[in-house]
Amino acid sequence: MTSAATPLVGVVMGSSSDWDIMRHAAEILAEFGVTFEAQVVSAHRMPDEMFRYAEGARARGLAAIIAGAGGAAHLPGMLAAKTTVPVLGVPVPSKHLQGVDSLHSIVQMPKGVPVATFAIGAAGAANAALFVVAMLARDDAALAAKLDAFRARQTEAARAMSAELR
Ligand code: RP5
Repeated sequence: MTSAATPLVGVVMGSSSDWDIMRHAAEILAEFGVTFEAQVVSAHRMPDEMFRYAEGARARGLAAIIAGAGGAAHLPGMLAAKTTVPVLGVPVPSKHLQGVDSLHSIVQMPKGVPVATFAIGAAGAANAALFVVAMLARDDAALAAKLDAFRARQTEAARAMSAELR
């Protein structure tokens, strides 16, 4: 899936089974009008494509890569090893260990090759996208205004929750 000819953000994942989580990142990017591409780039099933993806990321104009994986979850770290485009890692819930394995795998990058690691699951995927939006908003006043409006809607929704208790 690609939202434009020149996507600004790559949303990649180890398997199509990760899409139910990773679509939350795609939905946020679409909501903010940030162009993106979404695809499966498995680190262990298609390592050559994974290397090519990372090596070409900067030249293709990607500003960030949001990478989701479950279990051993080496995809975000391996991408980060092959590009200096910022990589944001999303731990996907796994069948037997509920994604704690994925989290530990992604968050424990050795010093020198960072992966910004988010929460396990849908919240992490959405927050990774929101973080990219916040970074891009630094040089984009219209995007910053959209982010402010998003936060304001959340505040209003939270206030409405309290009102419902009365
Ligand atoms: C990882 O293995 C993927 O990121 C996925 O979370 C997990 C299971 O993959 P499938 O067996 O569902 O393809 O590489």
